[in-house]
Amino acid sequence: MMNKRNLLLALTLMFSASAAHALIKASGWVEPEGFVSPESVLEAWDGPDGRIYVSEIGEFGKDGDGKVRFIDTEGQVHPFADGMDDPKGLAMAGENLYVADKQGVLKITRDGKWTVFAAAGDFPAPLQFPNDLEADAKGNIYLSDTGDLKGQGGAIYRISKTGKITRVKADDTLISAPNGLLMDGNDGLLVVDFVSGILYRVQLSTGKTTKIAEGFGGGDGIARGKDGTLYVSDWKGGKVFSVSKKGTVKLIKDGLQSAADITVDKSGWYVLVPDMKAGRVIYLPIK
Ligand SMILES: [Ca+2]
Ligand SMILES: [Ca+2]
Repeated sequence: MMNKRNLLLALTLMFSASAAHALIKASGWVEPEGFVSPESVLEAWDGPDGRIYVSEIGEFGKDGDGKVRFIDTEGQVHPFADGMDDPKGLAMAGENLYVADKQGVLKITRDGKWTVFAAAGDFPAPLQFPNDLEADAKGNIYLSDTGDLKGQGGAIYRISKTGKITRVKADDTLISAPNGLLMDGNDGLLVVDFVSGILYRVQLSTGKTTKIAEGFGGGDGIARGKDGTLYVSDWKGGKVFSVSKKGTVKLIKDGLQSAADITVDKSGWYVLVPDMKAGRVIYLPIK
């Protein structure tokens, strides 16, 4: 049976945007809103539930009001885990969901209970702005610290399955404010810089840093479609871009208030975009 999310896509592809909008309304689909500073979205855990998890910062700098909720396939929003500070990037590693927060990297089990996995005080340098998370095939977790958001103090860390924290080698003269992270093969990490808006590839074994594409403003999230196309969001400009395998950059969405950390859903049909300042999650059809 077609759920409302896929009905939304089918209608958008069949009709003009405005006609589709009227039909979407008639079908009962409501694009989820009412989030308080949503930062990251992820379709965590395999399985038929189709849940989209959303981290919400709440008030910036206020502790205890951050949370993770999920959207079901009907567009309804449900509580999941709360009591965090300013939760941002989400990643799955093994059986658990991880979230970057002020206290460090938190591990959330499927029942919504969380514990501190890598404490902020255990990092080689004090964490300033723990931002995105990514996991590799071995279960290591990568955390970007965007520093002072102006180009000072940024770093990328690797946290092993056993919790050992090391700094990832990269060319710091190029990457000054790392934000979005995405694995690229076993030895590559894509990084988008929040200050320069440049997308880099870091070779993990050597630290060799190569420019892939540029023009992403306040670069935030990176995601990959099923055909290998990359998607990059620009938080400051409220935009989402695609990057072809040949490196051609195309604007695919603008007019958002602040496009934060994106994902491609498991159907491969949508880029899901948390519009942080608008408090909404946008379903952007890409198929
Ligand atoms: Ca908060
Ligand atoms: Ca981010």
